[in-house]
Amino acid sequence: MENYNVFDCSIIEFDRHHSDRKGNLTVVENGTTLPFDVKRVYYIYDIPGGESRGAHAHKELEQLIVAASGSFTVTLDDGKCKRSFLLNHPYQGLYVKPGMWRDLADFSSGAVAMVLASEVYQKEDYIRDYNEFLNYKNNRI
Ligand code: T46
Repeated sequence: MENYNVFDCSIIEFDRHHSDRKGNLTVVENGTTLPFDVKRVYYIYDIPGGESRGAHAHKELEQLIVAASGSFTVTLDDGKCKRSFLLNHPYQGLYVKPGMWRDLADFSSGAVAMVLASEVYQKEDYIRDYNEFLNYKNNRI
């Protein structure tokens, strides 16, 4: 697995199928609109004001994080550089490469974070200690 940095992560903008009268529809499809195939979808919601989520990294997992409703900020950290992304449109998603420490914060009231993941849930793929994360990144150079 390559040692990615925060500049390998970016916002992907999806098409909007727009109808003046009936609203919008956005499609995310394996093999066309995403750089990975989706094996799992989960969503985070009912986040109390001032709370944050994340505070961990993944060794192999690729993800797309979408503000399905409301807004929040995702800060990615590759051990050397940090980048923050405001997610506030359901037709955009943040593509997160493996090996990124992530923090999700500043959730608006009613925000829903929908996450599309390249793998099923695997506890062993998580690094939840920041010093361990830094060692992991430094040993990959
Ligand atoms: C990530 C951010 C954006 C499961 O049982 N299955 C799952 O697929 C997931 C994602 C979680 N869980 C359990 C594990 C914990 O007992 O749900 C509980 C909360 O998980 P966690 O503390 O990891 O939640 P977040 O919001 O801090 O992190 C999650 C994802 O775990 C993580 O991959 O990138 O959302």
